[in-house]
Amino acid sequence: MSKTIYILNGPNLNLLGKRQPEIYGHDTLADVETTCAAVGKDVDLSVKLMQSNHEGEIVEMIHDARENAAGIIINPAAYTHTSVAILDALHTFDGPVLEVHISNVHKREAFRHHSYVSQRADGVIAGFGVEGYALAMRRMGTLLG
Ligand code: CA2
Repeated sequence: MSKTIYILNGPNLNLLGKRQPEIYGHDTLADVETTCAAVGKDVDLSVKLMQSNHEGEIVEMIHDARENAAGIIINPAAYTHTSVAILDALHTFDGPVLEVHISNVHKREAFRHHSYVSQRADGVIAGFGVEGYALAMRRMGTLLG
């Protein structure tokens, strides 16, 4: 049976593909899940994509991953820059953690340049649009293969 990767998404990413396409593109989270599942087939990994607008719910998803996922791909959205709770939860997870940002956060406002999550992430992808999620899946294949 293939290992499962949790793809966790933070606040407002439910609007992906529906608002601000000039920054975040036209693909929806459902499209991201389809693409990542296809890459997963190549590298023998299953995916479960989740999104929440609530910090505590994302913490709970990470706790769930402790039992049920081999790796986590996370775009914490705005919580990237604020959440010690999400960082602490990720520190309880033993497998690989990859951080993805659709936009190039380093080209944007200064408050987006710092990430709490990066202190735990095994790799960070930013500015590759939603392709970043698929690239992270490939990397998961290498790390878990
Ligand atoms: O570039 C990224 O992926 C971000 O994590 C996106 C966050 C932002 O706060 C981070 O600094 C960088 C914002 C997510 C908002 O998502 C939307 C998607 C479509 C339309 C409106 C918001």
